[in-house]
Amino acid sequence: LEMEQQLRRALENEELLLNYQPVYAYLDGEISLVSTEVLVRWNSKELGMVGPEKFIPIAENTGLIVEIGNWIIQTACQQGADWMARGYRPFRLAINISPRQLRQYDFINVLQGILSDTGYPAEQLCLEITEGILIEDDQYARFILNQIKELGILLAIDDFGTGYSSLSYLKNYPFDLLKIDRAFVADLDIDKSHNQLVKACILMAHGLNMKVVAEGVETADQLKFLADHASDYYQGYYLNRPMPAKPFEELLK
Ligand code: G
Ligand code: G
Ligand code: MN
Ligand code: NA
Repeated sequence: LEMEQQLRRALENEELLLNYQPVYAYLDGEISLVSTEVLVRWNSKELGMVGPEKFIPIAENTGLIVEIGNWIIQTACQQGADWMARGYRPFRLAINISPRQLRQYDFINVLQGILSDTGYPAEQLCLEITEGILIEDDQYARFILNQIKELGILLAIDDFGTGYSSLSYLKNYPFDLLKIDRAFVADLDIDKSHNQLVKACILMAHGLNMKVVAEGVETADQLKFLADHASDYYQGYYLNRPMPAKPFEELLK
């Protein structure tokens, strides 16, 4: 309860900040930046650094996620527009969206408002959705996801493989990208069955016209295995950790 009260004031106290983690393509031994995942951090005056795995669930349960989530989208798009204006080569922003945010009655208007307000191009924005929303309300999920697509925004299914969704029903939704959960990447070569799972996942995602992002790439061997099996994009500590805007900008130079 105390954390909830602190969280209510986090926005006005400017205690929330965004980190950025690069996502790369890897071709012929060369990496190139294609996107960056936006990850929120809470630097609380009273509680110190609080991780999103602690406060996002509270934000979701209290509904605060709507206000916080909108702030995250606005701030990230503003930052992205700023980087573009300063001439950095364009790359996508990938923003995590909670199920509760998708159920805002005016979510589409909010997105449109932010895009026109910041001038950030819809085609350079990707929303990462976890499987939860798909289980909860099929009809609504399909409706809202299609509306997001109509704005020109890309959609990724996040943490794929951890929930209940199967590749066969993904074809009913307009996802552009599939993010293989880092648990599978971490276990490559440790649990051999995961090698097969990851391979099958990549093949089927491609069969459904989705690009694949491998998350949680921590070693050269993992990167090699994934590249040998035609993963499209890579993200993880082996490449870069999430970082604040300033160091991320250094990397862009
Ligand atoms: O960045 P980190 O590994 O600490 O994130 C932990 C969890 O919090 C992940 O599941 C991640 O998707 C989630 N998360 C991080 N940033 C955001 C955000 O901006 N919005 C939402 N809804 N979830 C986030
Ligand atoms: O659930 P989601 O995929 O959005 O979570 C992203 C989270 O994964 C971020 O909090 C980020 O800090 C974390 N992360 C990113 N790369 C790695 C990695 O290589 N290893 C581990 N263990 N976590 C990672
Ligand atoms: Mn994510
Ligand atoms: Na994920």
